[in-house]
Amino acid sequence: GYINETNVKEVYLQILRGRDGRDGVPGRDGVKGERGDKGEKGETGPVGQAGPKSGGVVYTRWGRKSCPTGAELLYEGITGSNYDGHSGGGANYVCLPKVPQYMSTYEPSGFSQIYGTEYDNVNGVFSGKDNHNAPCAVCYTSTKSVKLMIPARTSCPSSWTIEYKGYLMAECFNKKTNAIYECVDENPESIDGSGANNNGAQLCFALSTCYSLPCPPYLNNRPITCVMCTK
Ligand SMILES: [Ca+2]
Ligand SMILES: [Ca+2]
Repeated sequence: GYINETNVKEVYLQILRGRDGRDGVPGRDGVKGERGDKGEKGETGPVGQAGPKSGGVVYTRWGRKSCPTGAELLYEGITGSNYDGHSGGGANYVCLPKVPQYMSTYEPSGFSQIYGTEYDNVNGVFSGKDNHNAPCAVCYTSTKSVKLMIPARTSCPSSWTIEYKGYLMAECFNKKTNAIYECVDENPESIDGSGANNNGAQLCFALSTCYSLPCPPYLNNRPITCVMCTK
């Protein structure tokens, strides 16, 4: 009950001070920290699975019935090409399988014709092979991925493999048709019983000349060599 000036001051001060801070709201988030140092590089992962196999090489060994060691024989065949008296037809030699498979029986009035192919004027190099017909072998090597036939060489670039070497041949110069140059094996074989002169298509040596070729090193009228290379 006793009120004096001191008591009144005390009550006022209590009101002015207010309550303690317990009722305040939590503070906001702090400022973001600086970025840490980059970690060390992890270990190399395991080697992935091998991708799909690519490549493998197919080539024709002209003049032979078998493939070189290391190559698989896909088929043995008969060299065929356009008749030397015709100017139409294909320019390439084809390695015809020994046993054909036909489909249509139709005989058109317009056509080209495939003939057998004889070695022509070759006895000086391929002894006794004149007029013999040329076999061929289609060869596959799965361990290689590219092939290259080099004319006028008997060796391959370093790290390449020689599949076979021989002579560059095509149709003879005085015939109506022409043909793509092919590399005929240096030791050609004959199709059995084919020694008669039946003509049709020919394989003649391609000779180097000194007309617009640099001589030497090229020589006039020499059979040009060739080599089949793979890698
Ligand atoms: Ca013949
Ligand atoms: Ca002939």
